[in-house]
Formats: sequence, structure tokens, C-alpha cells
Amino acid sequence: MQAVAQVKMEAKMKAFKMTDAVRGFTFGDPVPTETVILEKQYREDTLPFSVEVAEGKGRFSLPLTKEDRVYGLGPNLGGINKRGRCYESYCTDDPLHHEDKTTLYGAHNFFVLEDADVATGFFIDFPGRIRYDVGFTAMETITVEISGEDFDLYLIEGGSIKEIVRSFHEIIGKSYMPPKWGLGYFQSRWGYKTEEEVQEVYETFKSQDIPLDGIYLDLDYMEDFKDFSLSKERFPNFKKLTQELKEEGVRLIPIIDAGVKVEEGYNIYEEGIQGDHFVKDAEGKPYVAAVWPGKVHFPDFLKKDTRTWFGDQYKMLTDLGIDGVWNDMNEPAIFYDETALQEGVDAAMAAKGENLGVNAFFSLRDKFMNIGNKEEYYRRFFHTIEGKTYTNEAVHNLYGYNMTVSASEGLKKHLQKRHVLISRASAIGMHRYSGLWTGDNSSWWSHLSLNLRMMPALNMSGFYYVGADTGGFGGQVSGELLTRWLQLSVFTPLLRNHSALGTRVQEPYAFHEPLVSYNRAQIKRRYMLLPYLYSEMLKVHEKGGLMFSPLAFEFFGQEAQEAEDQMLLGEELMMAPVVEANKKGRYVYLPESMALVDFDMEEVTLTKESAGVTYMTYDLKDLKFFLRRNRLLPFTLPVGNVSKEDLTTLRVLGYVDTEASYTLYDDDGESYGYEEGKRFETHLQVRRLEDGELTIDVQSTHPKIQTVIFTLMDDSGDIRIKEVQIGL
Ligand code: MIG
Repeated sequence: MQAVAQVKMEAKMKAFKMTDAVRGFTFGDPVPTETVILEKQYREDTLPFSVEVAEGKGRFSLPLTKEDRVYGLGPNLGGINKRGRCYESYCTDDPLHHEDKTTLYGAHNFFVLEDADVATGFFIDFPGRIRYDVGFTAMETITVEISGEDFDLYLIEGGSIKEIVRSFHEIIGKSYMPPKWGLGYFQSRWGYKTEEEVQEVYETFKSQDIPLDGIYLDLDYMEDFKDFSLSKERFPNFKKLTQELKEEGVRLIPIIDAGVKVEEGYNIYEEGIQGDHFVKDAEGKPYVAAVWPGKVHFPDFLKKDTRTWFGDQYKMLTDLGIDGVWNDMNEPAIFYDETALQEGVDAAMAAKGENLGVNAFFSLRDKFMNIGNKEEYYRRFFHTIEGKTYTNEAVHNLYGYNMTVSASEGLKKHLQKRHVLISRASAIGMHRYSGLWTGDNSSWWSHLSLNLRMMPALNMSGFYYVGADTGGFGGQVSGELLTRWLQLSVFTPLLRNHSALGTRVQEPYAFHEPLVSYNRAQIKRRYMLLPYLYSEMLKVHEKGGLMFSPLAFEFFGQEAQEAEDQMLLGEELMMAPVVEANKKGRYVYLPESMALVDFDMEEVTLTKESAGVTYMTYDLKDLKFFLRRNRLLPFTLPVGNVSKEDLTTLRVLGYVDTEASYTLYDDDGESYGYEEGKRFETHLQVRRLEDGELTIDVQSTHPKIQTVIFTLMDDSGDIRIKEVQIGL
């Protein structure tokens, strides 16, 4: 990045400092987004490049050298290195994520530009649309176009991307931490129609011996798609079912949509009208859009008292025994609005009996075909922030974010213990309140690798409790694809198999043998890895930084930069999933020697692999990954769900040539004690002495762990097993 020129509109810009690594520049009078939690300290400073602010837009371009790489931008299409594409930050409901798309559900305006020797982080705090042309129009230019004149631009400096990410996380605050059961396996489907069907799903998991921590409930549990209602016909014993399953350690997680059905006598609608909680149209009347329930009003989540009011509605669910929710359609998605529908109907009526030319036909067709989520809808309803009125379009990316703040506050208040909360729309800031799923992907191989590539970018934005619809939401999944997807998703903190209405059933047992056995094995392995995954979640919650990092963030060289189908997890593991059809293995790039871990229920094996490129066989039945040199990986034996976790014996894999240590974090899994640092730590340390002897040290405050069994490999590939008893 080169210094180009001084900013043109000095008068409109105020410089500030936030921490040693973070400085920023305020242009105009930005909307408060509450993304950044630290105070600005205004001072003199100059921007090292020019930002044009004119005609309702802010714009800057930076030169990219051939070597520069661009990382971040959250849940987006494209590679890990974002170069060569355009992106837009504007939360959008788009269920077809093919290569032409530029905008998905999240708006995450943090990216890092790295050249041969310097990396710089950029964060644009602005709630409207931002366009990024990352070396697309001109290969050697990145252009950012902000659709407003009022924004904060942050620059984050540091010695490495990892440091920059940590410094960024310091200013945006700590992330949402799910309860431990949130890291289990979840089954979902749109739609399990009745409580019998849900019961049957549970029974099948049980009889098939497949672990399960919960079942997501889609729209069908509601009456007429009304938020906080229950279908008396399909779910007459909702509370009983919820409680019975919970006794088995299986939670139900219902969906809540952003739109509130317009219906007289419906309590949420009536209260919303009385309390003036709905967003208004230009005439000051509640804006009418149509989503699943038909006509709806949208709660104005940008208003504090509306958030409190809506958040309190979740009590209806917590009173029934619900401990987790998913917030959907909160971009907000709009099927049509009254004006657009009327225009379509009028055009159709006018066309009646006419001989339509091709252009007239297409124009008529478009009135119905492209009626969903039209840009103009978001200019037809308004929010008021600190006395100023904005179109939704101007503050669009705050909507789903604040619906989720509302849910989070309500659930926290009414549960007194941790809950699971995921949202579809997202913006940075929301990471403090919930996790997310990546929206309506498809049962495509390309979306399996997209899932992998999104993980580090989501972590960069502060989101850790994340995952994609395993198996793919839309489209027809093949058994092979589901099993391959599980081989990846067993590592993602949110592990949920979800699929759309009308698609091929995709529960892990919905396939023929041997796939069912393989799927069962994959899910059990997730539970074996759970102590480690949970420990890593507690660590990133506390310290920020990345749980998933591209190889390029850790190793030098072009091979590391280009290995976008491999990923580091924590400081210990390297994943190398198979993301293509008809493969029996794949080539893996090893930046240093590692232990190949073949993870099996009966016997976990370690094999030494030298640095370089190697072909690894990887069957559908396997779970394989790599353990880095001088690192330890704790694991345990599988259980039916998190409530049955048994840590009396902890197992540890190690590739130790000189010395390795790991501190396993754990806690009660459900209280907020972790916020005050209440946790159990188990320090594991292995040293290999000159003569090859091993010394092992285990210090633990964990109330359960009694025995630790180490399987340790050295540089020559020899394995030794050691058992350590912890004095009580
Ligand atoms: O218009 O509730 O992303 O997970 O199954 C579709 C039905 C609405 C979109 C969500 C998806 C969910 C579906 N919803």
C-alpha cells in the first residue's frame, strides 16, 4: 500500500486513535452502529491515501501489487484470498449462491490487505451498502465505494494478520459464547411437520445410535407462521415434547422470523401497534410487506424499547423449556410489498387480451419474477435513530443485527443460563450476541469448499459459532456429498444438517449402507473432538483471534498462500478435507512435518508425514487430519450427547519431538461464569529428553478428569503410550 495523496476533504474529516494499533478517521456524521465498543480519542493525524467524499458517496482506491492478498469480508463467495471479484455488503436473502452473486446474508466490512512485507487491516463502520471491487475491474486496484458520506474508516496496523485480527477484536468486544451443548450435532429440516415427526427423528437417531444434541424446528411448529405461536393441530403437546426430549439431553430449537403477521387479535401484532413498534412507510403508517404469514409489519429493532418488547416475547418459548432459537428472514427478506404487487396486477390486467410484444412480455413477467427483495422496498420504510430519520436502505445492515440483539437480551433475561442463538443476517457487532449459519446454500460440491473458505473470514469478523447447512440446503444431496460434508463439519462449531422443503431427505440415516455407518462414525468423532473444540471456543472468546486460519496466515510461501482447500484449526490441527466427487484421496501440502491422524473409534493412529506435497488416501469411512509438530490434541470417547459427556479419562495425541504443551479449557458449560474467568484448566506438557525419555506433566483443576492417556509420536514415527493418574 502506498501513500497516494492527502485526503481531499480535510474539513469533513476528524482523525482519532483507539489503541496503539488502531486509528481511525471520521467522515461527516456517521450513524452510531455500536459495532466498536472502545472510545475514540480525537487527535491530529493524516490518512495515508485519499478518500473522495462527494455526491452522497465515499470512495477510495488502493493499488495492489501482484503479490498482495486480500482477506476477510465475512460470509462471502470467492476464495480465501478475495482478489479477482466484486462483493457488496448489503444483507440479502438470496438462496442461489452461484458464482455471479456479489452479496449474501452478512455485511462484514473488515478486510486485511497483505503485501510482501506489510499487512494493514481496514474496517468501515457504515450500515448501508458498500461495494468492493477487489482487483476485478483492474487487476491491480482495489476500490471501495461507500454509499454515503458519513462513516468511520479504521486502519489497523500490526506485524502479522493474526495480530491485526486480534487488535480488531479488541475494539469490537468479545464474542458470543454458546453453551457446551451448542457444540453437539443438530438435525434440522424444513419441515418436520408434526410433533410425531419430530419424535420419530429423535427415535431414529436413538435406535440408529447416532449422537444428537437437538432438533431445529422450522416454520411448521407455528400457527399460520405467526411468531411466538404454536400450532395446536400439529404440535398440541409442545411443552411435553420439549421437556421429555430435554431429559434425554436433546433440545428443540424453534425458528423466529422478522415479520409479524398483520392480524387483528394476534397479541404480538396488537401489542406492536399499541406500543408503536413497527417500521413506518412514507405516510407514517406501519409498512406492509409480505413474507410467510402473508402481510406483515417489521418491528423496528433499531429502537431500544422495541428490542426490549420483542426480546421479552421469547419468554413464551423459554417458559416451554426452549433454550435456543434461530432468527430467520431478518435481512429483512420481503417476498413482495403492496405497491409492487399492485403494479404487477395492474400490468397484468392491462395486458389482458393484448397481443404482447417480446419486450412487453418480459416487462410483465419481471413484475412477478423479480418481485422479491426489490431494492426500492428498502427505500419505502424508515427508522429513526437519535432523532434522525433514515430509509432502511441507509441503515440496512443494522436490522438483522438488532433483531438478534433483541433476542439475545430477551433470552438472557428469561433463561439465567446460556442459550443457543444463531441469526441469518449479520453484521459485525452482532458477534457479541450470537452465532450465525451461512444461509441457503445448495447441495453442491462447490458449496462444501465454500463452507471451508468462509470459516476464517467469519472468525476475522469475530464470529466463531458458525457453520453452513451441512449437506446443503437447496438441491438434491448425494450420499457421498453428505458424508464428505460431515468430514468437514465435524470441525465447525455449529454442526447442523439442514435442508429445504421438497429436497431429498438428508438425515444421516436417510442413505443406504455403508453410508449410514460412515455418517454415524463421523458424528461420533465430532463428540470425540468436543473437549478440544470447546476449549478452543473458550479461548477465542477470551482472547479473540482466529480459530480457523488459512495456511497463509501462519506459513510463508506461495504454496501456503494457495492451499485454499486446507485449513489450520487452533494451533494444533490442519484440516485437509476432500471437497470433490469420486475421490479416494487428495494431494495435501504440508508446510512442515506433521502427524497424519486417522481418527477412529477403536484405534486412533498417527503416522509421520514429511514436509512437502503428499497424496493422502481419504475414504468416506475415514476422518483424517494432521497434528502439527510439537503439539498435543486432547480428545475423549464418543457419547450420545453433551449431557452424557464423560471426561474421567482424557486422551491426548501428541507429535512431540522436543516439547509440547496444551492447556485444555473447560467450564460448567452453561453458566456465565466464564465471563469472570471461571473455568477449569488442565495443563498438559510433554518433554522429550536427549536420551529419548519422556517426561509428562499434568496439572488440572478439572473436577472430573482422573486419568490422562497419552499417545505420543516422535520424529522417527515411533509411538509410545503413557498413562498419568491425577492425584485427587
Ligand atoms: O423463505 O423457514 O434460510 O433455513 O428453512 C425461506 C424456511 C425461509 C430460509 C432459511 C431456511 C429455512 C427457510 N427460510
